[in-house]
Amino acid sequence: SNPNLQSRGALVVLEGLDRSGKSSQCSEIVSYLQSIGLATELWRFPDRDTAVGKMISAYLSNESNLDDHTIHLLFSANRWEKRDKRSLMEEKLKAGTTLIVDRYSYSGVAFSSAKGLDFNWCKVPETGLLAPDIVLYLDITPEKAAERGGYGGERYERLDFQRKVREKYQDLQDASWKIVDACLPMEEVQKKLREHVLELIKACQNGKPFSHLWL
Ligand code: Z5A
Ligand code: MG
Repeated sequence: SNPNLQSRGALVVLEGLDRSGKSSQCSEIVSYLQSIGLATELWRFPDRDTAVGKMISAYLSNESNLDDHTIHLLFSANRWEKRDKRSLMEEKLKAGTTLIVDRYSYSGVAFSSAKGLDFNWCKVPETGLLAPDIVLYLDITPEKAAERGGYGGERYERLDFQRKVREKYQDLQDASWKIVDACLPMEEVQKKLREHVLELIKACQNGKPFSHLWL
């Protein structure tokens, strides 16, 4: 093996419509990887604990109103603040920790452009963030997702809107995406996700280089 290649953790992102199963599958992957002795952390966006995250949270629960551009930039800022020196996304990965991330820039672009903002304008503030090594897209129709219940509370949980979001997600797909049928029984989704992630972790241990959005 090439001694210039540095072993590192993998940056794994789960994306998908509301109720596609991201949060359930993220915690499952994290416990699984930890159980086989791999250093792993669960991250999520929005991170509602930061100052910016609190503004986002108020907006999502309809406690505040913000211009569409403004909230878009806040979601983006919430990712940038997690890559600074203290929060160390890249440092964690270099130290060998795998990060399982519940939503990322793709949610940012898909949701804001589904509202009608220009697709390319939405991508710009994400430019330069670390690109995930893999995007595991949990594919489900808005109708099927709505059957899972729990729709209602937050701002974006409407069928017509979720249809638009799904189209925007399709426009964002690239070679790093793996599409997984989110309507399979949970254990089967789990199995597919584990296979993808284990293969990727091996590649990252062998020094897969970092890349950045949107190259
Ligand atoms: N947003 C944005 O606009 N811009 C951004 O940059 C970012 C986000 C990052 C809040 O996100 C909102 O922010 C979101 C996008 C926007 N818009 N909305 N609405 P959030 O991540 O906080 O949303 P959430 O409410 O926590 O998660 P979710 O997406 O709605 O759900 P999920 O995590 O994908 O699914 P789940 O909670 O794991 O599962 C849902 C239910 O389905 C649950 O009862 C499970 O038991 C069930 N389930 C899961 N898998 C299966 C299978 N395979 N079969 C049957 N049932 C299943
Ligand atoms: Mg969730």
